[in-house]
Parts: sequence; structure tokens; C-alpha cells
Amino acid sequence: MIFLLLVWPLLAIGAEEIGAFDPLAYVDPLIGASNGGNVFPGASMPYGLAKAVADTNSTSNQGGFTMDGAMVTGFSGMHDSGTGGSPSLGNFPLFPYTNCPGGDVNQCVFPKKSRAAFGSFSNNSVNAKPGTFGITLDSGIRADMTATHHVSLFKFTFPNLGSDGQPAQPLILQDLSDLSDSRQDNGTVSVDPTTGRITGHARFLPSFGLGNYLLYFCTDFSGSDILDSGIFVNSRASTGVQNLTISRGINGYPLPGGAFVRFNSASEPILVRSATSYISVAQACQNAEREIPDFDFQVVSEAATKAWREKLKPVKVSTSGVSGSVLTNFYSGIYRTMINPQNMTGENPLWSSSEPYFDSFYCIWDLFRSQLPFLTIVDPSAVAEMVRSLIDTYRHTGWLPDCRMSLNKGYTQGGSNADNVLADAYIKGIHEGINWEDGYAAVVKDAEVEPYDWCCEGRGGLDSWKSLGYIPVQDFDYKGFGTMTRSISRTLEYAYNDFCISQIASGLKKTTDMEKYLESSGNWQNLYRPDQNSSWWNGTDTGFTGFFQPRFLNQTWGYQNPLNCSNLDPFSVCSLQNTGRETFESSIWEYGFFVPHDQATLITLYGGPEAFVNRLNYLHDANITYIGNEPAFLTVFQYHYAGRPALSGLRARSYIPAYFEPSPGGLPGNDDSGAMGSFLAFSMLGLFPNPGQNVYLITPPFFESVEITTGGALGAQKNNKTVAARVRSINFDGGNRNLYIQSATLDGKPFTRSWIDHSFFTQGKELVLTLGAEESDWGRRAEDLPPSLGRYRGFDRGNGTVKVKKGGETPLGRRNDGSFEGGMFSRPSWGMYR
Ligand SMILES: *[C@@H]1O[C@H](CO)[C@@H](O)[C@H](O)[C@H]1NC(C)=O
Ligand SMILES: *[C@@H]1O[C@H](CO)[C@@H](O)[C@H](O)[C@H]1NC(C)=O
Ligand SMILES: *[C@@H]1O[C@H](CO)[C@@H](O)[C@H](O)[C@H]1NC(C)=O
Ligand SMILES: *[C@@H]1O[C@H](CO)[C@@H](O)[C@H](O)[C@H]1NC(C)=O
Ligand SMILES: *[C@@H]1O[C@H](CO)[C@@H](O)[C@H](O)[C@H]1NC(C)=O
Ligand SMILES: *[C@@H]1O[C@H](CO)[C@@H](O)[C@H](O)[C@H]1NC(C)=O
Ligand SMILES: *[C@@H]1O[C@H](CO)[C@@H](O)[C@H](O)[C@H]1NC(C)=O
Ligand SMILES: *[C@@H]1O[C@H](CO)[C@@H](O)[C@H](O)[C@H]1NC(C)=O
Ligand SMILES: *[C@@H]1O[C@H](CO)[C@@H](O)[C@H](O)[C@H]1NC(C)=O
Ligand SMILES: *[C@@H]1O[C@H](CO)[C@@H](O)[C@H](O)[C@H]1NC(C)=O
Ligand SMILES: *[C@@H]1O[C@H](CO)[C@@H](O)[C@H](O)[C@H]1NC(C)=O
Ligand SMILES: CC(=O)N[C@H]1CO[C@H](CO)[C@@H](O)[C@@H]1O
Repeated sequence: MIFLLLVWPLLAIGAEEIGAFDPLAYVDPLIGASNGGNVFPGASMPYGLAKAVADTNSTSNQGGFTMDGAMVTGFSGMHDSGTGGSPSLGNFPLFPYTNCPGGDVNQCVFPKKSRAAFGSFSNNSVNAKPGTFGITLDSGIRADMTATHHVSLFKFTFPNLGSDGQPAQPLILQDLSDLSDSRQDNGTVSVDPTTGRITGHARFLPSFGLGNYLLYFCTDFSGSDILDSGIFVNSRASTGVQNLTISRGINGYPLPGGAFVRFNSASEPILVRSATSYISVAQACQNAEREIPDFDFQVVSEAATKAWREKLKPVKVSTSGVSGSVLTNFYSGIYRTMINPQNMTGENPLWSSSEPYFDSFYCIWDLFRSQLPFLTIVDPSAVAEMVRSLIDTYRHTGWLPDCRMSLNKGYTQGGSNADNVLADAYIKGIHEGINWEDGYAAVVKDAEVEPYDWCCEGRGGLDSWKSLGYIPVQDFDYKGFGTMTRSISRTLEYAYNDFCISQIASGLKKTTDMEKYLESSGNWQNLYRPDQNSSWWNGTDTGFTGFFQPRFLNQTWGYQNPLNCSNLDPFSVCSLQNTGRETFESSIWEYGFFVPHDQATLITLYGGPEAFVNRLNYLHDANITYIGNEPAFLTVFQYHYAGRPALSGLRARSYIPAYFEPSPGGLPGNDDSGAMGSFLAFSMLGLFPNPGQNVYLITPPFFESVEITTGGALGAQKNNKTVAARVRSINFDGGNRNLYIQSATLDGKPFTRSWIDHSFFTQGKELVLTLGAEESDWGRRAEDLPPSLGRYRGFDRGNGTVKVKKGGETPLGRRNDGSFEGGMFSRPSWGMYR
């Protein structure tokens, strides 16, 4: 293959130039491309709009390509990664034939369904690297692809002879379709007989939301002389017609239609430059001509490779004592955090603005937990742009999005979780160009104004929320309308959203607001039923008492089995269906831990730290939770709050690599736009965020040393030199026996807290962990626990933990009279630790 001969040696030289360590050597984009990972494994720039890959006809082709025995049906340049819902995008696919039998275009197969028969391939023909993707079809056609930000470049290399034994006369078609066959009426396509340029547009549906979007395209060819061109409709084609406007179709399946170009010979590979634009054909063509002026595959692929190397460079780990598969898991996870959201600045036809525009927030319920917090460390400038885009979306649509794809609103899963994203960025000092007064107005609107249709923005049930302090099951709500389920998970998420709002209010010195939202952030307690027990389906008692339960408007209790919608419940309907339950995609057992801001009070309600640890163990050991869905993430690390940070580290290792293998089928579920990737990256770094708070929970890293250089305006500088934050482990043995932190130092001084704040990164500090083979007292005293709004109670002195005196001496949260002390959470800075 020409691709292999020319490109790889150059990449290798590039790698040597930056020294022995090249993070790209450890990225495998194919991880998650099968088995429901739904990862986009193709060629893209970081946050790029153009995402070129081979699309298959798998029933799990949300990310375009799969390695599950499905057939290739085309090569397209727009995708999302890791999503559930319908397959996203995949618009205007190309498909190549070496020739049409007998030279008759009607002997080529045009419709997507039937041309799948020509799309078989063997897995080992697939090459995927950051910025490039290649595959050889069993027909002998090799397809390599790469991308700039807006434009995909495909290189098709054909055999000398076609299937009929005649010399190659390649035909490349372009189809007015998308992965989910959502094309609406009046798609159009034109092919220029002289240049072969194919242009057109069509309207499609978003994959998990309302509305539709109009997408334009512009495709050019290079490498061989044009023989002829034309259009096809259904299974018939003609070289005598160059323009087509086509109906949506009949019987549900869009009528196949598109254009094609035929070439005289295949002595050279044929390059296809294809751009899409949400603005116009002219803009698609301009982007194409500007970004890829001369169809130089090598130049484009090297630029993409270089862009990825730059993005991954901030994270360096020691490779000593760890296998390549550990490194591949780690760096591939990081890579996946930067595929989506997509930077669509300049490609938003909905409003004109000088602010950035990002799309494919898919969905924020998934992203707020660790993906966006991860980017806050390694790519803070990108997060600043994303936050500006969210705020600008609020300015122009009236609301922060909860899920957004292809210019449309997506469905809200729980709370108004963009509030958490804004708070996380705010408290971590992401301010570059952000108008925080507008940001604050946006989150307050979520808390105060109920949308008429809260399917896709804001919150429902606000009257009840304010009068009763919870979302009632079977609420009476005549002001706004949405799916009246998830009353428990919405209550818990709204409570945390309000906490997040209080943190921004605090920073903006809006003290009255701060107190108000801190107060309502305690609403989760209104659904706690201390006498609720929980038994398995066979009647066996789990032995735990005290669970959240649904509550009616008249304040009496409803009932939902706390194990319903757990990983082990095969029957319940737990998503956004009308028949869904009171918890979204998760059980009362698991949501029972979702009080990220007040673990101390939760621990007390659950009977103290030991009982809390037992309950958390049961959640994991009995498989009630499943690490393949995002609510599980924080539960891995919540042992920290009960004074057992060692157990968080062990729990992380029980899931990684067992549930995350660096192979195509290795992910435990949808990657969700890189959410799973970021869970891996943070867990393996040994610093897990509690998103919306200035807190990272410390566990032993999977590497002897890690080094993170935070970029942008927040880059840590010492004497004008960029410095990295470092974690070093003494007695590191590859995670064999020494799995427990014995002691720690921060910048050389003893450090006993089990958590660290964001200044660790922005000031380039060094954390040195001394490991040992037994659990120690480190990080277990009450004063060393991570922040919580309520007071920690029931922690003993004696083994190093402090019994909190009655009346309380901790600076956290509520006073005895119910007012707030303005403790750690509510202060703009972490005064007591600076
Ligand atoms: C490779 O292809 C076969 C079908 O041809 C498929 O069943 C299998 O799962 C694939 N292997 C991997 C590792 O994805
Ligand atoms: C994919 O295409 C092949 C070949 O036409 C066909 O046998 C298979 O059933 C298709 N798969 C799906 C899920 O449609
Ligand atoms: C498509 O075009 C036809 C013919 O011009 C027109 O009657 C029809 O309303 C159009 N459909 C849509 C959805 O615009
Ligand atoms: C075909 O489409 C092209 C480009 O849109 C246009 O310039 C041309 O006039 C059209 N030709 C016919 C016959 O409609
Ligand atoms: C997003 O795109 C704009 C316009 O091309 C560019 O200026 C900006 O740097 C991009 N941001 C990121 C994070 O890639
Ligand atoms: C659980 O609670 C129900 C209802 O209060 C009660 O009937 C049952 O006996 C309890 N089970 C156990 C094991 O306590
Ligand atoms: C009931 O189910 C639970 C959970 O699967 C199991 O642990 C327990 O042994 C079962 N009890 C009986 C009596 O079968
Ligand atoms: C409270 O409301 C529920 C649901 O409408 C109803 O079943 C129950 O009887 C009511 N209880 C009282 C005491 O009104
Ligand atoms: C939990 O799931 C794992 C992996 O599927 C299995 O090995 C283990 O036996 C399960 N545990 C229980 C208690 O069902
Ligand atoms: C750092 O760089 C700035 C701007 O280049 C310069 O003014 C300043 O003196 C430098 N400080 C040190 C400590 O070198
Ligand atoms: C601390 O030690 C006391 C007795 O010395 C013991 O009862 C308690 O369980 C220990 N606490 C923890 C968190 O291990
Ligand atoms: C496994 C199981 O029992 N699931 C149950 C969850 O709750 C609904 C409604 O009570 C039951 O119908 C399901 O069978």
C-alpha cells in the first residue's frame, strides 16, 4: 500500500523528534468500535467537524464504523462518537466501484441497502491512528482517509481490473442519505460534468432531539481523468442527467438518490475531497479549497497527526513497570475525550455572534461528570470556548442546553446539568472571555423559570419544587409539560444543580442567592425514607434500611423497589419512555449515593461511616451498579468521604482493566462522547473529580509517575517557565501489592488530606505518595476528608480519625440555628488551605 510506504516512516521520524515518548504510539482509535461502545474510530481533528470513516450496516453503527461482521455501506465525513439514541449524522456517503460490469453504469449497484453486499472486509485490513483511518474492502479497493477541521480527504486505490475482468474504470457515487435514513423531502444534488464537482443539500433529523437540520456539501476529485458523470434514483442511473431533487420517499425508507462520477483509469489512486457545511454549498466549497488546496494526503494526515500529538502532550506518564496495554487504555481514553463536542464556530446558521459555537454535547448528563472536568485540566482554553458557547446558546435560544446535536435541542435526562458544567469551570478559574454575569443568569433561569416544554431544557415541576421541596410522583403541573417520570432522580439532580448555582453565586458575591440555593440544595433529604427496606426479587433482604422513595403531592409516600432499574433488573422501563420509573437509567440504590455536595449528612443518615462503606460495597459487589453507565463513576470513589480512601483505589482497580480492555469490544457500554474515556483517564491518574467542586479525590495512580501540564492562560508558570503538576509514587510495583497510600507530601511538605484542589494543576505542584501493602491511617481523619456541606459525624479518634464534637467545630455548612457559616463550599476561595 502506498499509504503504508509513504506515511508511516514519516510519522516515525516525527515521533523521534519529540523524544522517546510519543503518546500517539499508545492510542488505538478502534477501542469501543464494537460491542456497543459506539465509538467513532475514524479520522478527525481534535473537536473536528469533519470525521471520516467507513460506515457499516451494523445495528450498532452510531459511530459509523463497527468491527462486528457488518458490511461497509459507504464512506462519510460527519459523525458523533459513543452516543446512544439513533445513529448520528453519516451524511452524504461515498461508495467506490472498480468498474461497472460491461461498462454500463446500470450494472453498478447504487442503493445503500444493496451495495452493502460489496462492502465486506476483513478486520485485519483496518488501520486506525489519530487523524487517519484505512480499510481494504474484499473487492480489492483500499480506502484511506484523513481530515482537516471541516473537510474530509479520501484516497481510493483500485485494483487494475474490475469484477468483470475488464480494465478498471472506477465509479464513485455520493448518496443523499445518512446513517439513520432520516432524509426529509427535497434533497438535491448536482454534478458538474466538466470538473466532476458534486454539490447539494438535504434536510435530516437529529439523533436524540427535536427539529431537523439542513446540511450542504461539496465534493471534488483528483487523480484521474473524468470519463462521465450523472445521477441515480433508486437502482437506476444515467449519464444524461446531472441534477436531481428527490422526494423523501415511500414506505418509510428514503428513496435512494445521488450522483456519481466515472474515471478513465485507476493507474493512480483517486482522491476525494468532501466538505459539509451547515451554512451553504459555497461555504462547504470554500472550506474545502482553503483547507485542502492540493489534495495532498500526506500533508493533511501529517497535520492531523501533529494536532493530536499536541493535544495529548500535556499528559506524560512513566512507562516503567506497566504493560503497553495499560498505556493504550489510558491514552486512548484521553484521545476519546477530544473527538466530541465539535467546534462548529463559523458553522452556526441559527444566530450570528462573535462567540464560539460548539455542538454535539451528547449529552451533558454524561459529560458533566468527568469528560468536561478532564478537559478543564488538559485543555482549559477549549473548555472556556465550550462554556462561552453554552452561554451564547442560552442568550439566543433562551436556555442552556442539556443535550445538543446537529443544531438541535436534545432530550433532558435529569436535571439542568449545564449548571454543573458552568460551576465546575467557574470554581476552577476558567474565565477566559467568559461573561459570568450572563452565565449566572443562565443557571438562575434553570432554577427559576419553568419552560412550557421541559423535554429539552430547564426543569419541570418548579412550583412543587418550591412549595414542597421535592418533585412529586404524579405531580400536578399546569405550567410546563414533559415526561412525568424520574421524580426521585430529578429531585436529587435539581438539588445538586442548586448547589452548583450557589457556588457561582458565592463567587459573584450574591450572598442572598448563595444562601437560597444552598438551602434548596438540601431538598434531597425530603425524599429520604429512613424506614424503607430493600429485598431482592426472591424476597431475600439486602439488610439495608433507609432509601429514597417517591412522594406524592399530598406528602404521603409512594413506592419503588430500590433495586428497580438497577443493572440486575431485566424488566423495568428506565429511560425516557412514558412508562419510565422514578429514577432514570439507574436504581434508587445507586441514586442513593448521588448527593455529591453533602456526603457527610448522607453518611450520618446511612448509619455512620462503617455502614456507609458496607452499603457502597454492596452496591458494587452485588452488581447493582454497572460501570458502563455514568452514575456509577463517582460511586467508585465515594469511600473517601467515609474515611476509607484505600477502598476507592481498590475499587477502581476492580473495574480497570476488567471492564475496560484496550480492544474493539472492550468498553462496558456506549463511550458517551468520551465520558468512559475520561473515567479511565482520571481513575488511572489517581485523581478523580467531584464535578462542580474544587475537589479531586486521591488514589494510587496506575503509573509510577504522572506529569500534567495544564495549558492556555491557566498554564502553570514558575520563573516564566511552564511547569507541570506531578504525582510520583514511592514503592510503586505496577499495582501488584503496594496499593495503599501510607503517607504523602505536597511540594515537599507532609500532606494528609485525601483530596487536592485545582491549584495543584494551575500551580504545577508535586504530590509524592509513599505506597505500601496495607491500608494505613492516611487521609482518614475528619479534617482530612473531602469537603461536605453538612458535618462529618461518627469518626473516631484513636486510629487517627477525629470524633466531631457535638455542636460541631468543622467549618462546613450549616450552623446550629440553620443558617450557613459560609464554610469551605460557599467561599470564593479555599482560604483555610492556602
Ligand atoms: C472481526 O470480524 C468478524 C466477522 O467477520 C467479527 O465477527 C469479529 O467480531 C471481528 N473481530 C473483532 C476483534 O472485532
Ligand atoms: C448488511 O448487509 C449484508 C449484505 O447485504 C446483509 O446480509 C446484512 O443483513 C445487513 N445487515 C443489516 C443489519 O442490515
Ligand atoms: C418539495 O418540493 C415540492 C415541489 O416543489 C413542493 O411541492 C413541496 O412542498 C416541497 N416539500 C417541502 C417539504 O418543502
Ligand atoms: C443543475 O445544477 C447546477 C448547479 O446547481 C445549475 O447551475 C444548473 O443550471 C442546473 N442545470 C439544470 C439543467 O437544471
Ligand atoms: C474553534 O474554532 C475556531 C474557529 O475556527 C478557532 O478559532 C478556535 O481556536 C477553535 N477552538 C478549539 C478549542 O479548537
Ligand atoms: C420491609 O418493610 C415492609 C413494609 O414496612 C415490611 O412489611 C417488611 O417486613 C420489612 N422487611 C424486613 C425484612 O424488615
Ligand atoms: C435471592 O437473590 C439474591 C440476589 O441474587 C441472592 O444473593 C440470594 O442468595 C437469593 N436467595 C435465595 C433464597 O435464593
Ligand atoms: C395521597 O395521594 C395518593 C396519590 O394520589 C393517594 O393514593 C393517597 O390516598 C393520598 N393520601 C392521602 C392521605 O390523602
Ligand atoms: C457480578 O458480575 C461479575 C461479572 O459479570 C461476576 O463475575 C460476579 O459473579 C457477579 N457478582 C454477583 C454477586 O452476581
Ligand atoms: C517573565 O516574562 C515577562 C514578560 O516577558 C517579563 O516582564 C518578566 O520580567 C519575566 N519574569 C521573570 C522572573 O523572568
Ligand atoms: C477505629 O478504631 C476503633 C477502635 O480502636 C474501631 O472501633 C473503629 O472501627 C475504627 N474506625 C475505622 C474507621 O476503622
Ligand atoms: C426485576 C423486577 O422485579 N422489576 C420490577 C420493577 O418494578 C416493576 C413495577 O413494580 C415491576 O413490574 C418489575 O418487574
